[in-house]
Amino acid sequence: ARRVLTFGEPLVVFVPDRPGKLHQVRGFHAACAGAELNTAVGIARLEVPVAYLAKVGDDPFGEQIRRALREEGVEDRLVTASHRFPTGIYFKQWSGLDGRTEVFYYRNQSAMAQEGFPTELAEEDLLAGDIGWVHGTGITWMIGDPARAASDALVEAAVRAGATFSFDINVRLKLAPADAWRALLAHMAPKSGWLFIGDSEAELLLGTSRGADVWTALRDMGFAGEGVIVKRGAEGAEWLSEEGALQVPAWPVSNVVDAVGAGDGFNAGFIAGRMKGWSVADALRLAALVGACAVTAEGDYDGYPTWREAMSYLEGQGGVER
Ligand code: KDG
Repeated sequence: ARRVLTFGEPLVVFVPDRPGKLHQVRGFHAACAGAELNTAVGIARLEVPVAYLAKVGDDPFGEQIRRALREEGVEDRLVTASHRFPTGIYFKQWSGLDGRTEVFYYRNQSAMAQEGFPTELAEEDLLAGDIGWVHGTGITWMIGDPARAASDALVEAAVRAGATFSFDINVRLKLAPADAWRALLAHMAPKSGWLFIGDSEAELLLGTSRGADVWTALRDMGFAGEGVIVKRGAEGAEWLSEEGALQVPAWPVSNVVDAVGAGDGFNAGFIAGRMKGWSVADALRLAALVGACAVTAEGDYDGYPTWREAMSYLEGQGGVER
């Protein structure tokens, strides 16, 4: 079967057991995270075969990540371990009047930031026609030069092999300043088949989040793929293409717990829908559903639905063709 491949840095996240400044928090629990790992988990839960390419440390957190991947049914054959550098970690903090989520990274010295990741096995799978879709995010280009070089090589191999390549810019200003993200968007636009961008990211990098203007700006950067998806959080999403724009409403959520991981889940729903042969519009409805489920739970991917759960929601909504 044709599989999906996602690649990026896995992290163990320490989630406080109560809101407040981290220096006052005493208890945490550890969970697995990383944008592209989240997306792989979301795709696996929707019962589409998916492999994940990454580097971890030869340490207990690397082991935790492998176990989580296996438990979720994500193929971990392409995850290698460094014997010199550790698995990256980060902490979440909920503070301020609105309980805003802030993250603190401890990843500069991580295995993947320092050493990148080997692409040979993934390139073999691509050449064998085994992988139909490759997904990455801007984070992997911003954690260090070795990871950037490996990411560029992998994308080139994916495009050469005729796989669909989707890219989410996934801006993290704690990793690099806006200028660097703008340059990365210009670097990736011509290579991307599908491009995901958040409305506030579009504002920051392109000076606009208006659909038609985003489309023009990305075309000017050389985008020639199938479409651009602008993610607007609680306002839904918009699909931009040569033919114009299509709006997709957000799924209503009554109980927002933690929005981190919603965008990764959205991408998972979209990719899984397309891999199942669904229309772009139907895949976007699945994407919006996974994104909405994500915000109802605390972990990055805890809220992502299984295929059965997703289908029961979608059928309740008037149905999707199967
Ligand atoms: O999208 C969720 C990610 O932000 C989180 O899991 C950590 O990958 C991460 C990052 O680099 O911010």
